[in-house]
Amino acid sequence: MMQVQKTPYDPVDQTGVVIDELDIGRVVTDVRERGYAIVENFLSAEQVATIRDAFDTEVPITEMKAIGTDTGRTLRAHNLLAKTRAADFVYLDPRLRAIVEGVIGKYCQINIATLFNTLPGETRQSLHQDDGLWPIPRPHPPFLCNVLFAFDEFTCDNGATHVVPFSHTWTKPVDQAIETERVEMKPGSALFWEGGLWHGGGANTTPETERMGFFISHLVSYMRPSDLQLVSVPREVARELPHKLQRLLGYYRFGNGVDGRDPLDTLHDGIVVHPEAHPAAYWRARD
Ligand SMILES: O=C(O)CCC(=O)C(=O)O
Ligand SMILES: [Fe+2]
Repeated sequence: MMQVQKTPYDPVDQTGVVIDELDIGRVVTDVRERGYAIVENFLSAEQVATIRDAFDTEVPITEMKAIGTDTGRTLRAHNLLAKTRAADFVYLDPRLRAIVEGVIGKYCQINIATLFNTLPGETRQSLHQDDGLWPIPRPHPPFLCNVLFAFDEFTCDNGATHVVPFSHTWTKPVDQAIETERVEMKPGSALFWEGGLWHGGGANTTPETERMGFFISHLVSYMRPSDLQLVSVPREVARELPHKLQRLLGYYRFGNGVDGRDPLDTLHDGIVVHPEAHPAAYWRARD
């Protein structure tokens, strides 16, 4: 699929791009055309175990119900970037970065980073669009790109995600009874989807099998994220992070920046530590 890049904010053409044997172009095409793509074995068993262990020991669970259910049988921990460094390599993974950039463009930020555990007894979540939070008329260009990593095996019995293929371009709400595909995944596999895709977690009808997943959502840089990373991650934590992760938290220049300065410079007490910066506008396109 050839795309003509018109502005720095347009999706990056990843046709033919292969990273660590993953055909990024194919994944991006699936997400853009079908609304989602599954990448098997994105994380190794060891990586899943490491992150999971950190989550078990470092990350306090926030009591937040899953949207669209009222059972309280899904545990969630939001604001992961403030709570653990164990998953930093995932946000920065070149394959993940390339896929997200192919879907919503190079200039984006982390919208949400959540750990969730769907417990036995959780009911089916309503079908919804994650980009429905922003009241933008449809159809609209993709502005949200999400990924969900399976930490447990996702099966139809423990609530594997329901998706409605191709629905990301539809302009009318779907019938909740519409036929869906189920996304069954082994631990370490990843489901990428475009924010407009109708989807929802399934019911966990097992007696004791949990379904834990790690969710990362990305939003274009010119819109306000749902979980405001700039406020959520303390500055003393943000200051120590890799440059790219700082950008992904929202420390990039947009419009007037901070009194005309790159926000990242203010994080570093006014010292310009990186010659390149996140672009705010076409005439200042920088990384
Ligand atoms: O539980 C899942 O598989 C998906 C959850 C989801 O879509 C959401 O909470 O927005
Ligand atoms: Fe969702």
